[in-house]
Amino acid sequence: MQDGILFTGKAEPPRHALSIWYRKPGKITEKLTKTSVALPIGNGRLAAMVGGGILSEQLQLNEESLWSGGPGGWEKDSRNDGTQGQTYNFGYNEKKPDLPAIYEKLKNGASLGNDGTQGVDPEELQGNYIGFGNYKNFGFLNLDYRIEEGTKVHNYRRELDLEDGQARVAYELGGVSYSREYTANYPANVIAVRVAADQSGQVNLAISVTPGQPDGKIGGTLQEPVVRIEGNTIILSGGLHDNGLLYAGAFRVVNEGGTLISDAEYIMISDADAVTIYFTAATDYRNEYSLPEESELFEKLTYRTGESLPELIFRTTNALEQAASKSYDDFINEHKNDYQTLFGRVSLDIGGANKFPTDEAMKRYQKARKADENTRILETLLYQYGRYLLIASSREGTLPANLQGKWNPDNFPPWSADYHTNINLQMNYWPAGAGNLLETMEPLEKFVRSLMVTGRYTAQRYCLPANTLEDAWKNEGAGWSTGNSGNIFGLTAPGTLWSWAWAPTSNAFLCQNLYQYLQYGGDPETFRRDYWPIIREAAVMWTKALYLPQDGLWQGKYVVIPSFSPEHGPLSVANAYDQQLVWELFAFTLDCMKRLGLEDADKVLKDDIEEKLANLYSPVNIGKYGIMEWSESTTEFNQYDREHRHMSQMVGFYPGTSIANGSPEYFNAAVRTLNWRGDGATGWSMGWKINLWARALDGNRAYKLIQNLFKENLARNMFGLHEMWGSYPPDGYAFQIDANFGYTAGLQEMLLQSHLGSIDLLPALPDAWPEGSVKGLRSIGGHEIDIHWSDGRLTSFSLKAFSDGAIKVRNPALPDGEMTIAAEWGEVYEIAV
Ligand code: FUC
Repeated sequence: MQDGILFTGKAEPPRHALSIWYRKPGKITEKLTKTSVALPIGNGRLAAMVGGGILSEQLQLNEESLWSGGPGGWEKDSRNDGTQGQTYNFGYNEKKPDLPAIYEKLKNGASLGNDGTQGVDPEELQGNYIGFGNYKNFGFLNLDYRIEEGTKVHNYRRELDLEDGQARVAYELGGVSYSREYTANYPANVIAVRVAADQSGQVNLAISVTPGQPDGKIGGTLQEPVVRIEGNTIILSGGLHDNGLLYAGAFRVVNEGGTLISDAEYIMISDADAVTIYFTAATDYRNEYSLPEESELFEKLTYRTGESLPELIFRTTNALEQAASKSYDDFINEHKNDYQTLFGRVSLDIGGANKFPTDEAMKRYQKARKADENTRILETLLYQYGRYLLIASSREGTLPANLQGKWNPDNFPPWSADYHTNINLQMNYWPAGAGNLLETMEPLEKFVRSLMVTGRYTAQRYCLPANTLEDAWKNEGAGWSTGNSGNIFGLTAPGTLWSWAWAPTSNAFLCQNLYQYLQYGGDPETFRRDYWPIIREAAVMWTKALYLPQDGLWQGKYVVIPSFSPEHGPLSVANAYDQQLVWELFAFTLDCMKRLGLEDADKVLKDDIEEKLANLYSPVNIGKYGIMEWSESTTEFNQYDREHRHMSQMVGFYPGTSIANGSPEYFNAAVRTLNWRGDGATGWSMGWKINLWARALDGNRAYKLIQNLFKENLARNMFGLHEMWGSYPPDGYAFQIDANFGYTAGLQEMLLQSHLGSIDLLPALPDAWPEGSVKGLRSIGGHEIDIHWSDGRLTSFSLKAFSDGAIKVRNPALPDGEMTIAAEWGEVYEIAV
């Protein structure tokens, strides 16, 4: 018995092996934790979690821009009522750093054991969180199936089919087979739920909607959200209590056969053959890209479309009208064509069979002593899940995937479900290039572009020596930067505590993602128009912000000050993370100039960058423990937290190349660092370490990290987890999606690498995957690659060239370990070994 239902029988596994599935419904919970079994669907903008209950079920719904905070808002967490009265000012405090004075304090290095600010006033490096906001729960669609308690249900199965990008439920009850299908359609911007039976007149349910917000405000007046039912339509509308952000959701119920009756609370379907419920939602949020005229700072940035609530409601009902006017089959085909075009590009086969429901399969995995059919199918599933989740949370015209993608039931989610930029947002997009999903990067590019408006002011205020750029924030091209956590309202100031918030090289790190769009074969014209100006302006910022000390430990070398290794160690100068990111930024900016033919046109900047690169304090220094995290040996030897989750000194090993440049000395030091730091840490950190061990060409060690991830940091629905040190009930773990994306990128990195100028096939294949193939991965250069292997050895590969000229391919099974293909653009080269 579960939830008043007696479950009998044993449903067959789903038709498509690439499915996460269960023989039981899953609960919709207020928090996403280790025990979560609800299944996520999404179209980038809308998201839903599917539980699939029998007597009743809820779909928990999200709309990506339902955020408190921003202009007019004050909320950050549930406890800060005290700040009411003060509203959002983009996070800026009174104090700001005086960089030359800070250098004076830091120039002789940190004293042993000192992990503080070395006498620098921390207030100078911090902002405020008034009106930072939170990503909110939109609400629930409730389906009551009008079934009696104690009913027997036979052969129940609930699945998320990654091949079709749909969730489903199937079961038998009283001799009738029921099926439900849940689809998030991107072109239509609509989610559909269809309930059907294999016999006519057997579908009975009551449909209702519950708002996700307990209270609200419209036009300054307190007003709770309203649910209105008219005929076959339900409208949920309101304004957020905090910032008045307007929202509307519309649900349209279409029954086939039977009757539809509605009252104030429910739409009742009786004796239908099938029923489909279409849902869409919108808010009056708009991300702003440029300053309004005569703007004094940013006070005129509203982040609103200017629509009224009736206009918003009209927008949603109009989208539904269009979706519901098609046949259901057409609606599904539209979804599948769109989704499968992206998802279907890459296939992975390392063997395995999907025999066990995923919760049971995960338990078996955790106990498994060696690789088997079950471990392999779960590893494959988790790989493709990452690609699925990226497609489902990041599409053209949407916001980028946040810390939870777009899935969030909690009105005060961990870290607001925001955009952290000292690693997390970047990691979300690591799989996009090699995973052949460059289209999913557009939201990141647009989001980062929108940060430049306030980011210019942030750069001037926090990163540039005094008066370098008077009113730089007004001038496009002057240089932008950002702190470590951002909302959807242009906040780029550092957060409230320097010891996690200070991260000025976040801009360089974000640009590394953007550069990948070009590297992996994205459209050069799109890159030139949209991506390049962002990268260029971050490079401009660092040409101006690097400090050239006249004395002290770093005399005569360009350094980042104050420098901070993310969330670890003391405030300092020229840490590995900062120096490496600046090095990477300068190196790829020069490469972009070359490829875009801008070396002459942009000569002044090019020369400036070259001079600074030549005199940059070394981004890579080797010490007793491998790559040094801090540039002073006193700090290094005092190793703060040996197993700290941030592997910051390795950012140039993966995803960067300042360490991973082919030098054996650097390589060996990197391996030493990895060993020293251990195989533990939280979900996203394990994701990073899989990539790092892949770059260290150690497939078995990367595999060990995969095992650790499975054992410790995955929920039962395979969502990645962040350990919350006991503070997130009920089990102290919270969903954080970067672990999923880090894993997917890591698996790609194990099978294909191309950062050293050649295409390296199977550089880190673990013993656990002796037989297999992967098809459709992209390499740097944009080539599409299929790889087959057997007995742990490459047997054949094919390459579809994306350029003319020589392409070097490496693998020990090739004669002399390598070959060169004289490629012609568009040709496919098939090589048997
Ligand atoms: C960074 C990390 C934390 C967490 C947070 C969202 O601050 O150090 O582990 O992932 O982002």
